[in-house]
This record gives sequence, C-alpha cells and structure tokens, in this order.
Amino acid sequence: MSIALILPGRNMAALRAAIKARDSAVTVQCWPELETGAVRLAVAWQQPPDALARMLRLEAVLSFGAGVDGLLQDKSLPERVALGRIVYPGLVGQMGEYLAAVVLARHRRLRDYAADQRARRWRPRSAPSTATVGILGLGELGRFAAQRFHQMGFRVLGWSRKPKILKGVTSLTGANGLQRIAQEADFLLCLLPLTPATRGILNAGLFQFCKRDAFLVNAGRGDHLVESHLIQALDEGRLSGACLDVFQDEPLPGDHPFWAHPRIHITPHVASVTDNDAAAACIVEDYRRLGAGKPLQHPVDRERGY
Ligand code: NDP
Ligand code: OXD
Repeated sequence: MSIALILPGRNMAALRAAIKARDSAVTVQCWPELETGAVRLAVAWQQPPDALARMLRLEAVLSFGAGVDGLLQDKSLPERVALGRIVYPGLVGQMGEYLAAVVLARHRRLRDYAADQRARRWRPRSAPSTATVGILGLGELGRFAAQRFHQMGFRVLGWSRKPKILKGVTSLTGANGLQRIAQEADFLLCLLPLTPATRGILNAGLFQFCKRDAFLVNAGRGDHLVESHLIQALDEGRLSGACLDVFQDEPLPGDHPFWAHPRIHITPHVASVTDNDAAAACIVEDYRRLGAGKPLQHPVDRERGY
C-alpha cells in the first residue's frame, strides 16, 4: 500500500523525501507515475480531473492545505473515500502573522509615512485610536488570529456558524451577526471556507453596512468576493481599501483591474503556505491512523462543505 502525491506544479520529490525521512518504510508515489491500485492515501492540491477516480483501494484524500474547496469540487471522488486536510500550528501562526502585519501597517499608517518619506515630508499624524477587528470564520485560523488581535488591544468580533466562547472575542452568528460585524469593524477579515453558503459573501449587500473607512482583508478564497462590487465600493468611498491574498483566477491575470487600483494591495496567495516538513508529519500520522482504523486528524464534513 502507498501514499500518492498529486500536486501538479509543486515539488513533489521534496515532499516525498520529507515523508521518507519520517518513515522510510512507507511507499510514496508521485503523480503522474502512479500505480493506482496500490494507493491507500492520496494527498492532492489542484489535482487534474479524474486523477483520484481510478484508485480502487483509496481510503482517504488529504488536501495539501487548510482549504478543501478544491477537493469537494472534484465530482470524481467516490463517496466512500474519507476527506481530510493539513493544518498544523505553523500554518495557523503564519496566517496570524500575515493578518497582524496587514492590520498593523494600516492602523499605524506605514504606507502614508512611506509616501511622506518619498516626498521628504515630516508629517506626524494623530495617535491611533482603538480599532475593531471583525473576523469572518472562527475556525483553526480565525480563532488564533482573533485571540492575537485581542492580545494586541483591538476590540474583536468574530462570526461563525455556531456560537463560540473565546476570551476577548464577541461571538456573532447568523444574518444579524454578519450585519453587525460589517457595521462595527474597522478591519473586516475573511477567513471563511468556500462553500455554497459563503460564495460571494463579500458583496455590495454587505459593504453597504460597512463603516466608510473600513478596510477589507480577504485571505479566504477569491470566490468569497464579488470583484466588481469591491471596485465599486472603493471608488464610491464605501470602503477605504482592501488587501487581497486570494483571487478568482490565480495567478491574477496581468490585465486585471486590481493590479492598478490605488486602494487595493495584493499578495500572491502567500498568507499561509504549507511547509513540506510539517505537512509530511501530518501525512505520516494520518497514514498510520488509516492503517490502525482510526479517524483522520482533521476530517472534512462533506455535507457542511468544510
Ligand atoms: P475551519 O474549517 O477550521 O473554520 C471555518 C470557520 O468558518 C468556522 O468557524 C465555521 O463556523 C465558519 N463558517 C463556515 N461556514 C460558515 C457560514 N456559512 N456562516 C458562518 N460561519 C461559517 O477553517 P480554517 O480556519 O482552517 O481555514 C479557513 C479558510 O482559510 C480555508 O478554508 C481556506 O479557504 C483559507 N486559507 C487561506 C490560506 C491563504 O494562504 N490565503 C491558507 C490557509 C487557508 P463553525 O466554527 O461554527 O463551524
Ligand atoms: C490553504 C491555502 O488552503 O494555502 O492552505 O490556501
């Protein structure tokens, strides 16, 4: 029995080496050279259509990352196959760092001071006032980020399907909770999974409730955002700016209006990047669990969509 890596465009040899360094007895195959009948566990990211369909002894598939929308869209995946994802403290910490960097840079007006420096202009601005961070999604990533912002002295609101008890975080749910978070947040951060219920959630209907100087950060998925609504909201002064790490089309096409928009900051889907060594530890542990008949460490609920 073996593990198959189906990660087109990624360094599968390096991941295979990291897995073998943890367990030299395990057989690891890399797409496209697969002996499909021997695969018990597959690790996939942007897998080609049908790559997972022919594996008759496949027991589980892990997403090579925290998001599982790419796996769930794969209609060739048999129902009997368990789905899991790769999440570990380093991935969660990186996201917390990214969000803190974006929010603090904005809160402390570092871009304005950089522009002042270019113009040789000495222009102190007033002391930053208390700000509210609103986080859509209080899962592995959102919970950690929420607590970090609380520790930094921000007022924090979080939105999830089920209510949460988190120190220093006001937990909100449902349509009213979403409206309230939009109304109160100075920084609105999206860390939701992409599901039918969350697709397009960052839209004009939500932006109409936002404060006029609110700043949006989307680190969930590109399809959470209705792109034309963001541009309109920024151009009409409904939002003050946005930092986007994820996009409907990645890489972002060269002629996309986001590139040149003065109020949009872009990062190329790097908020939190899966690391081979840490992923290898998760993969080996889940492979052992399958062998022992135990559940995966981070199982995905197909019905819920995350
Ligand atoms: P989790 O599955 O751990 O958490 C998801 C959260 O979203 C939960 O709090 C859940 O609520 C909430 N949620 C889901 N659907 C709804 C809904 N309809 N209404 C309200 N709340 C909802 O996910 P993670 O925190 O691990 O990751 C979140 C996403 O971040 C990933 O799916 C991925 O898309 C993105 N990501 C982006 C990366 C990047 O580099 N840009 C890196 C890694 C991930 P409840 O707790 O009640 O179930
Ligand atoms: C992930 C991602 O889901 O990198 O892990 O987007």
